[in-house]
Amino acid sequence: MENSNFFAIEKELKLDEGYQKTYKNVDELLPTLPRSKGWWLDQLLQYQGFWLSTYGIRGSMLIDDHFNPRPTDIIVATSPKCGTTWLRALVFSIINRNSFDFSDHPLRKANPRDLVQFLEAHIRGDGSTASVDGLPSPRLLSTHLPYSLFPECMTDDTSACRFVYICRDPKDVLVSKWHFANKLRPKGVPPLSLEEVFDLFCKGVSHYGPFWDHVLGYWKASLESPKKVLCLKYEDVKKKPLGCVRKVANFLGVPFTPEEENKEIVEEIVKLCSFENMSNQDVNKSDTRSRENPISNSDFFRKGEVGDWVNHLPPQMSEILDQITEQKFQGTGFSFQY
Ligand code: PAP
Repeated sequence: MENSNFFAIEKELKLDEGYQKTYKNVDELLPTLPRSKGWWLDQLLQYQGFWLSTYGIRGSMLIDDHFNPRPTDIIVATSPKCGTTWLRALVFSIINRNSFDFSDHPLRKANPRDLVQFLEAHIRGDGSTASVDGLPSPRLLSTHLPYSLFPECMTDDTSACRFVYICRDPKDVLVSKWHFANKLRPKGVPPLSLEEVFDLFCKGVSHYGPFWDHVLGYWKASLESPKKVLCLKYEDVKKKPLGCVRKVANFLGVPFTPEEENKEIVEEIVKLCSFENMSNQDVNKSDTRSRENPISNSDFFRKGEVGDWVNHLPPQMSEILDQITEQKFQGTGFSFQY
């Protein structure tokens, strides 16, 4: 199956020798990795300590071998369902604030995933890094990959590219991911039960999981290299959106000027990217599902609240998740208390 994929891509795209070698390495590696049942009809494979889909692994290996980072690159990094859509929108509007009128902003006509390329998927899309290489600087890219899977040339101190990371209370992540996974299940396939996904999530088996290790990778990097990695929490952005937007702008070296503050540009950005505004845009309401792309823009907008887990998780489950979280983060200085 994997081999036939590689040959299909090779035949169609006539990839050069370097890419052919990477795809060959991917094909040789995949059958050797531990596997587990996934959340939709896929399987997850354990690669360098994380549970990834085959395309996540392929994307990571392509980045290792072929991606040319630039010092101006900005990477929006998330574990799935932690606020990817929101952070993409916020960072996009912060760095492009002088290019667009807020009343006729691209975010009113496009979903953030169409404006901010998903690095590992985009590379896989045409089999090469050509389309990412062709983007003008500063490139704004998005990823779900754990920090430790990025090549040293992106994470060591000699590289100036920056990561903005957002994470979220795992109880809300689990609930959000459960709803999302069930939306993607083909008609006729029974829904995943809460018990089933809870068990997988606690064992660390979720896309790009274990969730806690994903958070800790970026958290530790933000402590070691605060100019390179900024860690945000979904709950903090909800509570103090203006302060968080200013923090991101400062981190990216584009602080708001007194003139911009007077014009209330920070407020405009917060309003534009709010759940209420974005979920009501036609482009995010319409069903964009197709055979090639079974995920619709509307699937990325459910409730957008902090603490919705309380409506879904029985106390026993939430207590177990809290215990795991406490154990994993003990002594790290990180917590999800809000
Ligand atoms: P992804 O990682 O698969 O791309 P992501 O955007 O992180 O998905 O997750 C969707 C979650 O973010 C949903 O959370 P919920 O299920 O708990 O409701 C979605 O509602 C929420 N979300 C999307 N846009 C926003 C926004 N602008 N502000 C706040 N939350 C948002």
